[in-house]
Order: sequence, then C-alpha cells, then structure tokens
Amino acid sequence: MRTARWLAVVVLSGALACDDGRASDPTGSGGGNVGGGNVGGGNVGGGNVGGGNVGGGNVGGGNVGGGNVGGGNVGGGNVGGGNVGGGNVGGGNVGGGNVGGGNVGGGRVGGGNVAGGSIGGVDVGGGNVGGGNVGGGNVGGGNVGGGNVGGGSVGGGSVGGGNVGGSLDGGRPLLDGGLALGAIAFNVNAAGADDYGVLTALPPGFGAGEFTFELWIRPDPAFPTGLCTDGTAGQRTQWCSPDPAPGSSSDWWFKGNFLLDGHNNMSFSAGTFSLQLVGAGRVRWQLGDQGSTGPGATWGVQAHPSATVPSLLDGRWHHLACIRRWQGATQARLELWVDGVLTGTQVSDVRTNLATIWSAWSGFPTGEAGWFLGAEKQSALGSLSQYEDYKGLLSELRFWTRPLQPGELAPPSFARSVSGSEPGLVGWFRFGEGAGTTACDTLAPTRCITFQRVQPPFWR
Ligand SMILES: [Ca+2]
Repeated sequence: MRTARWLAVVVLSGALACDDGRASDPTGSGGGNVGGGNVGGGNVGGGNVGGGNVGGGNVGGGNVGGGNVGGGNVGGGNVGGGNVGGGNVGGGNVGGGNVGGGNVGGGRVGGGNVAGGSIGGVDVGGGNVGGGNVGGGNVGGGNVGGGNVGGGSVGGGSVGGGNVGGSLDGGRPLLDGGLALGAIAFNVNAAGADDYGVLTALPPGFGAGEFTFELWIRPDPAFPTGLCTDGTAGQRTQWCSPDPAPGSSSDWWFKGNFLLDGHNNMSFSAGTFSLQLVGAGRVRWQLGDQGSTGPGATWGVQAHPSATVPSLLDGRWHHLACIRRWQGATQARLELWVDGVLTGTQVSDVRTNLATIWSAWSGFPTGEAGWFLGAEKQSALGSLSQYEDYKGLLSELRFWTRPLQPGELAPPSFARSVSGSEPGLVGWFRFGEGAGTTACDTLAPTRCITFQRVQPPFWR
C-alpha cells in the first residue's frame, strides 16, 4: 500500500483545484498601539471596575512596540474583574499587542481575563490589532480562567459565553486559569529531514472500546496556505488549502498536513488513527476500524466544508477531542470536537477492538509501528522525500477509555485541568520535561514519545 500511496501522489499531482480558504486573521500584524490604545493611563472612562490588571500588567517586558502601554481598558471594559492576575506576564504582545486599545467600548462585562491575559508572551507582530473585544464582546462572562480564552472576538463576539473557542496566550494553553505544564514545537524542515516524534506504546486498553483522545494545538499562522503541490517544497512550507470531503475521491485522505500519522500503510482500514490539518487550518481525523468506509478505507471525521468552520490558523491554542462513542446496539459514533464544539461526525457500523491492533501493531509495515507526531511517517522515516507536515505547538495529550460527555467538553469545560486520577484517564503527556528528546506519560513514566531532529526552541 505504500507503493500505491506514492503512485497516487504522482498521478494526482497538480490535479486538485485551487481553494485558498484562508480565513481573515484577527491578530493582524505589526504596528504597536495603532489607534492609541491606553498609552499612559489605565481605565479611561471607567474600565476595570472590580479589579482590572490586578497583579501587574506587562510583567517581564511585554508590549514591546506598544500595546496597552500604561494601562488598559479605554471606555469601560473589564467591568467585574478584567485581567486579574496579571496581563501580559512574560513579555507578550511584542510588536503591538492590543493595538487600538484593549476592550474598547465596553467589552468583558462580568469578568474579562480573570487569571491572566496573554500569559507567557506571544502575539508577536500584533495580537488583538484593532482592539481586543472591540464593540462589546464577552458580555456576561468573558474569559474566566484565562486570558482571551476563545479568541479575539473582534466586532462583538461571544455574548453570553465569553470568547470561548481558543486560547490566546504564550507558549502553553491555559487550563482552569493556570498554564499547562509544557508544550513542544514542530517546525519547517529540509526535504528528507522531518522533525517528528514516535509513540509506539499506547496506554493499555485505549481503543478496546469507547475512547477519547484529546490534545491542544497551536498551528503556526506564519506559514502561508497553498496547494501543497506534490513533489514541491510547498508540501513542507505551506498549510494545505484543499478540503475534499471524506470519501469524495481516491485521494482525499492524503491531502493535509499530518499532525499525527498513525496510518497503517499496509492496510488503511486496520488500525489507522491520523490527524491532519486540511482546508487551510481545519482538522480531519481518520480512523480505520475495519468498518464499511468508502475510498481511503478510513472514516474521515472532518471540519468540513472549510467555509463553514473557523480556521485554526489564528495564533491561538485550540482544543481537539476525538471520541468513539457507542450508538444503539452495534454502532459507534465518531466525533470530532474543536474547542468544545461538535464539529464532525461519522457513524461506524463496527466496534472493532483497536487495542488488539495497537498493542502489537500487527499488520503494520516493518518500522512503521506507532503514532508519529509532527510529520507523515513515511516522510519521517525517509521513504518519501517530503510530505505535508505540521508546524506549530502541541500540548496536553490525554487518553481516555471512555467517551467524554458533552458537559465535559462544552465551553469552557474543554479547558479543564486534570489531576491524573480521573476515571478512565489512562494516558497523560504533559511535556514538562523541558530538555532532552523524550516526553513521557505522567501516569506511566516509562511510556515515552521519542523525538528526532528537534529544532530549538523545542520545549515550551
Ligand atoms: Ca517539520
């Protein structure tokens, strides 16, 4: 099947239509303090009633280039507790964060940014250009538990639910008001020299029945979207824009940047578990459970079509959950949740015990056992010279032997932290090592992901 896969790449080169579905970028770029956000005087007009910027805004050198210099919240934002805990701790907003004035016009009534806006430091080039929550976003409870959880909301978003849907921060996602312990980074690489990780020992029992696999990602929006034309450097340097519907063609399944490649290239249907970014920043989950699928021999649970779902190329952290949940007496419902929203579903006609396959990788090609992170596995191993890879951050992998319930996923619950003792939690990679080339399971320290060709700064 490896050969067939390669032939498909060649035959179909250039045959796909151009569809640059890139969404508008709410973070913008460049330009500190455009519009005059809050230079020299916080709380103009009455912002921060109840505790704006309590704890120290801009600790550690944030706002290089201008955002929120001297004080935020022109016009009355953050009523009820804006930025409690410290806005921009660690140096965020380099190049102009909050340009134009955070919370202009009255955003975040009821609790904006409790626990810390923009902790850790990114938004390089201009976070929140035009003003975070311009026009009154987040009425009724914005951002409890983390700075800009859910993202931007320029133009009045998230009334009643506060910016839920993504996390604007620094190097790690915000969980229940604190930071995840760690994260790792994948980057562009030379042809034939992918940076990647391999996990060959999945937690015992995972895949036997119902399950959830959840993780946090922050794909790097600095890379352009494009066709990722086969055989060109665009495969490595772009986010692929085509978003074919699952099963719609003979090649739908290999178009997309591999965040996680668990394909069984000997028999796709027998144990494939892969995650890709397709359609210029949308997610696809493929599962091969030996069910009655169409071309590609896997289920494609996909945020599709791209025009109807937001791109994740917005510089924010996003939460993904892949769930197999029993339906009726014999079926399995496959669910893809993005930032607490059920975004794609498929119904499988089988309930194959995948742990049987994954415990020994039986039937997988020699040398291709396991889940590869950050790259397509054949490219990572050198049997293909280049392939669509993932560029960006990854954090908090969690394996469950039960399907998380909607109440555990709906905003803001998806950003919950765990202790490790939760029923059904069987694997938990926190990426807190901070050095070296392995990342291990907090619940089983000898169960580790091994990384190759990491590119500093790898640990975040
Ligand atoms: Ca790479």
